[in-house]
Amino acid sequence: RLLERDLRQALAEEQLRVHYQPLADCGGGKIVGFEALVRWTHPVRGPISPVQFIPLAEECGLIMPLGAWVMRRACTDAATWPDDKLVAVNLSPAQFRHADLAKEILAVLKETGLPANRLELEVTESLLIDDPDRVLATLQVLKEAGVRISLDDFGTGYSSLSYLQRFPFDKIKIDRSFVSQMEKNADSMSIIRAVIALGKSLRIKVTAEGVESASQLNLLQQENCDLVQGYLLGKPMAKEDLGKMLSIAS
Ligand code: G
Ligand code: G
Ligand code: MN
Ligand code: NA
Repeated sequence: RLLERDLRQALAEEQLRVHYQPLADCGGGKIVGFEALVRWTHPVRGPISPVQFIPLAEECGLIMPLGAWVMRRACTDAATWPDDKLVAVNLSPAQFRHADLAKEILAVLKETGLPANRLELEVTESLLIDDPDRVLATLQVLKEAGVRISLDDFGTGYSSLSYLQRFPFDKIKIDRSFVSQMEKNADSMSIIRAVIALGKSLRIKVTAEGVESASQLNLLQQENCDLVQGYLLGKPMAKEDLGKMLSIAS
């Protein structure tokens, strides 16, 4: 069992890293930015997935310091990239329970010098259920400052189309489960096509996640998807390994 003490130590002893996965323009392949993904290498147990330690951090009250650490790291790194590259940072619903979230994020932008329009926040549908008025207020403060908001894992939670009307999303990310099935399952393809059409009519950009093959990319290009992400374009990597990606077609 993962221990709270280990995670506290990880934060204090810099066992955490942030890796970056490219986000690319679907049609032209240009890299438009990177998603920040936290990584933990436990000194004894080795690599531990955020799928395990993010929920632990939420339970034991470490999600705020952990989230703040990731945000500061990601914005510091992104400030060194060409100014047409954005960074996307995942936020857990638990972070929105703290009244100061927007203020803290804006303080990190100020401190690191990253322009607000180069930061994108990835939130999931589960966030929108709990206390939508409060979440909306926080997102609006950030949005007014110029930060972009992206709806992650779209289609897997309790999707409601009214969310798209009510919340100020700039992007929808179609969950990778639909992309992985798109060639085998006609319904997955139909859902992808419908989300792309919905995005076009609402002027919300659509990203397809989990693109692993050239044939998937081809289909998404035929459907005029806006953006793609996945192992085909690049796996999450350490910032030291981004060099080539940062100079491609910038
Ligand atoms: O990168 P990987 O597939 O291991 O990520 C697994 C899950 O962990 C994904 O759902 C991703 O959104 C989430 N995750 C990765 N980094 C962060 C982070 O910094 N904060 C939060 N809240 N979730 C993250
Ligand atoms: O929930 P979220 O979309 O934030 O999750 C991002 C996670 O998806 C990361 O942990 C990343 O490692 C994983 N991922 C990214 N691209 C691919 C892909 O092409 N295939 C698979 N199987 N996982 C991917
Ligand atoms: Mn994400
Ligand atoms: Na996702």
